[in-house]
Amino acid sequence: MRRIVTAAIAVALSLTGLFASPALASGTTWLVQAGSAPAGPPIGGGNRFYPAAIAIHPGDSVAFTPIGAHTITFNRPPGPIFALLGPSGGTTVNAKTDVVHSGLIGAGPPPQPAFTVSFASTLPAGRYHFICSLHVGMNEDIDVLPMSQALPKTQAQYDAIAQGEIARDLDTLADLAAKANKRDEDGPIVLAGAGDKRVSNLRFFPATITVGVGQTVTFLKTKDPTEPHTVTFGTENPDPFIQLLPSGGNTFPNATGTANSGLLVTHRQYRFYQLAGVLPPAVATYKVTFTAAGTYRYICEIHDEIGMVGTVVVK
Ligand SMILES: [Cu+2]
Repeated sequence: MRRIVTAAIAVALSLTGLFASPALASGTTWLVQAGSAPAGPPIGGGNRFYPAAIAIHPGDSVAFTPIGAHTITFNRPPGPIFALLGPSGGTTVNAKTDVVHSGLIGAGPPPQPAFTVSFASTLPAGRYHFICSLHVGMNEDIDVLPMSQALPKTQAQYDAIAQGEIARDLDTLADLAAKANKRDEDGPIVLAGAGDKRVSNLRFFPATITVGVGQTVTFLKTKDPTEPHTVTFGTENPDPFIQLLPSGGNTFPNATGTANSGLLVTHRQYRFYQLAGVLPPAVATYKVTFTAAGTYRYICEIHDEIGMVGTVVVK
């Protein structure tokens, strides 16, 4: 998981040039951006499609350009999210029941190639609902209109809508990070990610916390609804699935050398990822009691390579 999701959000693409004039196949190729990220070092971004809805004709295509790790999925195949990292079902929608699933895209140094979905010229008119399998609520409605009906908007108009939505989301992203840094709680609390339904800061807040020997730090994933995280002290298991299982208990340092929350997700994410019977029930909070003075580095095993790491100083 770690390796795959990794470089993913390591994205600082200028939007300029992203919405170039559409190439013509049999029909028009429409452009949609999957995800958004601020310029500069990767810190997270928007987990939405931009724009979130478009209208096209049968025979047209939609090219989804990924900014960060996402999937482009029509009729999600059943099974846990881990089974969906590869593509399935091809790239053409010939019927409302077809599966089109990109697998994981956008996970690598930018720019990453677009995933283009073709809509058959014989396709019935109607709404075709696409999702990102990684991010709850990341949806794209594609309305296929009959050829007899004029399309309501041009690509330039969609680009303007997209740019507005991206600007708003990136403002929110920065706001939420600022607020997460300014919290003032009674006890030692660390936020594992800070976001809302649309955006996520892939960081711990605060990145460094100081406590006394015997104190307990509470790590909360509850303020970041669209991303999963872990809180992992000590040795990281090399197996990406084992990384998602809790281990080592709730004290550190301890005899096992590890204190790992396992996958932290909301109940909604747990259902969305179809994890029942695969992972223990959904948990979004992890408590660790520190038993000795020292400086303890920890990571989110999913997002550490883009800087989601923290430190607990115990005095
Ligand atoms: Cu996504």
